Amino acid sequence: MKIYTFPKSRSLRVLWALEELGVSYDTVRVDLLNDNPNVTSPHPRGKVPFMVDGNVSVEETLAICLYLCEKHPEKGLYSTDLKEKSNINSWLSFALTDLESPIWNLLKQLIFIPEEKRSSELVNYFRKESEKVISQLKLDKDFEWITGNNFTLADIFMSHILLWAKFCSISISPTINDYINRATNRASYLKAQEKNNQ
Ligand SMILES: N[C@@H](CCC(=O)N[C@@H](CS)C(=O)NCC(=O)O)C(=O)O
Repeated sequence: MKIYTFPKSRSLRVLWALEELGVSYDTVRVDLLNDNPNVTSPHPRGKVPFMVDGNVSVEETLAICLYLCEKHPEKGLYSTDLKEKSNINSWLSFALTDLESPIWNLLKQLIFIPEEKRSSELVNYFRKESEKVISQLKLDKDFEWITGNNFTLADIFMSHILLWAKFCSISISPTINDYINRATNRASYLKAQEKNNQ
């Protein structure tokens, strides 16, 4: 299995899922920010992550992760129980819409646009929207992970997006900070990060 990657990008989420599942894989680092790239992604719009598994090719981070989880249901990263699965799906949907949208827009402003060209209005707007959604986020104190005491795919997406928020210096509660630290201290995260940054 081959995963097209780029350091500090969403491909980390796919590698993290693979590490959690204990599946072996190869990575191909794409020249994403290069005008004359030597290595490109087969993704229809040249993006990462992209997965090739035999005769199956998948684009979109969530679709790749779901493919991997459903290929290895015994690992329990994505429940097969309808009720549990709907809870995981709710968190995945929240993560990729309400939560990721303002944070990703803020991150793009802060990372890709030089300070002198940045719109302070846009930065302030996305920062406020990010702070609002994070302040509304209630984690259950009795749960180790987002849906209970089992680490699931929802934790990969939630904690990685919250980590982006931290990079943007958005204020987060000690509970959320502890949650991010718990997730990113996992051996699977550390291994995935190392491979994603190669
Ligand atoms: N919706 C896609 C977004 C993928 C995406 O935008 N990836 C970024 C890296 S995190 C990328 O490849 N950017 C390069 C580009 O847009 O040309 C997904 O979730 O996989």
